[in-house]
Amino acid sequence: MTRPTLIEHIRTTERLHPGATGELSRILARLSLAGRMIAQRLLNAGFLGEHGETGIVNVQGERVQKLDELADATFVRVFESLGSVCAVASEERAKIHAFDDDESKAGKYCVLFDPLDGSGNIDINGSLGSIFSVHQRMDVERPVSEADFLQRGDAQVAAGYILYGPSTVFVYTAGDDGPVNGFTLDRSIGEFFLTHADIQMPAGGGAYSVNESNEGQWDEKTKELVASFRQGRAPVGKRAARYTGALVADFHRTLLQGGIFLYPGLVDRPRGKLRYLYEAAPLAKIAERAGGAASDGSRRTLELEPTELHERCPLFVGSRGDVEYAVESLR
Ligand code: P6P
Repeated sequence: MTRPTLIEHIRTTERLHPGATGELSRILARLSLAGRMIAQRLLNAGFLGEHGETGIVNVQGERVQKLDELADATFVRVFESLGSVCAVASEERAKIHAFDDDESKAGKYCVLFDPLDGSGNIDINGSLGSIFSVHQRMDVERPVSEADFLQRGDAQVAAGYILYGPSTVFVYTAGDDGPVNGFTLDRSIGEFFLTHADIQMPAGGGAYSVNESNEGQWDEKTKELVASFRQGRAPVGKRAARYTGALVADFHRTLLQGGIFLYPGLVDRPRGKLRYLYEAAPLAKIAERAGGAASDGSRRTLELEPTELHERCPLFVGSRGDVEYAVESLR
């Protein structure tokens, strides 16, 4: 039996929504195109001298890798000519990037992305990811502005990621109540095929995933929470510790096997490291749609109200019971 391709699946889902115009479907198709293009660049980067740094420091204060720039340019390029997307926001760009053709100016969608997450793994051939979030702009009658991007996670019309690992996997959810589906890339023909239908995050079990070298920067309750995982005193008991340094890879493992990923606030950085709009919010949407949960340690991640494009938030995401245990422990 031939599995449905991503495009066939998107079209089938679209037909379930009578009012659908097909615009969101085409945005998802373009996101998968960007994923295929980036996956190919990653495959050959070593031969093409595309590893290493550009010498630029981005708005996050991070050293930009050549592939960060290439991935960012790829995502911008696939939306330039679409028409339904009025502007994009990227981890690599201080400000939003609005498209200036007349059709795009009237476009009703805004797309946010972390074009290449975990780029510290590039030179060591580790897993990497791209994370995306799609919102409808607030008011199509006035020019798009940053305010159109500053929306709660639960307003996302689509969210997902592309994991560049031994295989390339495209995972997304759309609408308020859409399922989470995963598609694996057949490189030989450049098609994504459905391989993970209606993903449900297992309850309990799985690993706990945190950078324990930050322990000296946590508050006492966070230290005790992580110690309870490490020492097997948490409700689910003894479990493996797994941490790749790439959010998408650590999240994907948590999504499929259960457990919890946490990036808590730090004493000198109470909002932690991860960005709300294009890292925590899209993954929180995926987690909840798969039966899991996501919190900043006290509030539901999808209900946070962003005030800045690159604002950060602590993230506790995974099996619902684990996240609830973490929130209760931090109270
Ligand atoms: P640390 C990568 O830079 C990233 O943004 C995420 O992909 C990852 O989860 C996190 O930072 C790793 O941060 O401080 O543990 O190296």
